[in-house]
Amino acid sequence: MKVFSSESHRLHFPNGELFGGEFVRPFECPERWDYIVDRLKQRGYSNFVTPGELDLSVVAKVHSQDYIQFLENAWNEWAAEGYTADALPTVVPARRMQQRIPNHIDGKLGYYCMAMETAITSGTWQAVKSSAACAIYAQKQVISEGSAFALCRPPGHHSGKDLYGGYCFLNNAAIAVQSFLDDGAKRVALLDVDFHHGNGSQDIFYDRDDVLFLSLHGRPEDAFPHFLGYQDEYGASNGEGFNVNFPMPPDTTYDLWGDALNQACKKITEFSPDAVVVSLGVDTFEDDPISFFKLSSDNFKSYGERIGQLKLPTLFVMEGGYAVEEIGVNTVNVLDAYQGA
Ligand code: OKP
Ligand code: ZN
Repeated sequence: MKVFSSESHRLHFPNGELFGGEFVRPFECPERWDYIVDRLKQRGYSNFVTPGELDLSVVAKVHSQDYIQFLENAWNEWAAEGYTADALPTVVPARRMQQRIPNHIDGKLGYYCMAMETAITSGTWQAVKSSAACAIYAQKQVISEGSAFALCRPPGHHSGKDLYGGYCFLNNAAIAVQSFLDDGAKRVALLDVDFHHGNGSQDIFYDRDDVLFLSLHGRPEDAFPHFLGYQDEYGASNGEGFNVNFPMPPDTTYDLWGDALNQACKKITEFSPDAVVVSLGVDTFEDDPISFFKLSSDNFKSYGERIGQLKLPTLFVMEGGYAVEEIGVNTVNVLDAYQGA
């Protein structure tokens, strides 16, 4: 399986993340990528491809034009105010307030954010573009070879049509889904196995029947992003029945999680898609520092095999995973077992 990755991910690394009322070193850090690359090489993955330029016309089909412009210009507008630290929002358009886009960057940051831990730096847009490019180039590879791994950083699944946050800016997996459709696919399944609900992906495809979105995640009552991901979110208008959430409680082990995955896989088979995109977060791991599921490293093999049994063209897109020393083992366990199925 070819791996699509770019060194440009290093251009995004904020000084801090707002966590528990403190600024801490971001959990979503560059060495996550290094650990995955090291493990891939150890396990014999030798085909690494650096993608070319990002085609923004595909991006514009899943994100709004004003949002793309905002991401491109945010750092410069912030710096033009005389601010020198990383860009963070302070005020948001809460209930009963205006949903109009302000001119001032302080207002824009609040308008477009869905979570305030995530800072924008001088290199963020470059890194974000390279991450999305990995997803699109890997998607082309799936068409020719049946599978690929997009080692995206920063991740994408919290990013909605015009929302950033939860470490995400452009929705890499959703962009890849759109790219499959543009290349002639009639139906695509997007399976999100990251610990956190893929609110951005759900947002983007909520009213569509050509994309089946399924997410296994910590229930919103207890887990980030808290404001989406309930079981009774089925999709809207044409998309009704094409959004499937599996929220699960603290301390969920593979008994329950594997059962949910099996149900999700049956739905995918019924849907009969031309391709599957997997939002692959490995923060379901038992030692993840910010999550509460209890999957063991071996469990990642079991579910990789189950995804392989779908026998469908499959693109894996990297999302979260913050137990950095085990992130490589867990990720490659999924890919190896997928290929062995
Ligand atoms: C991104 B991805 C929990 C704070 C959560 C943000 C988490 C973003 C996860 N106390 N902070 O889905 O892995
Ligand atoms: Zn996550």
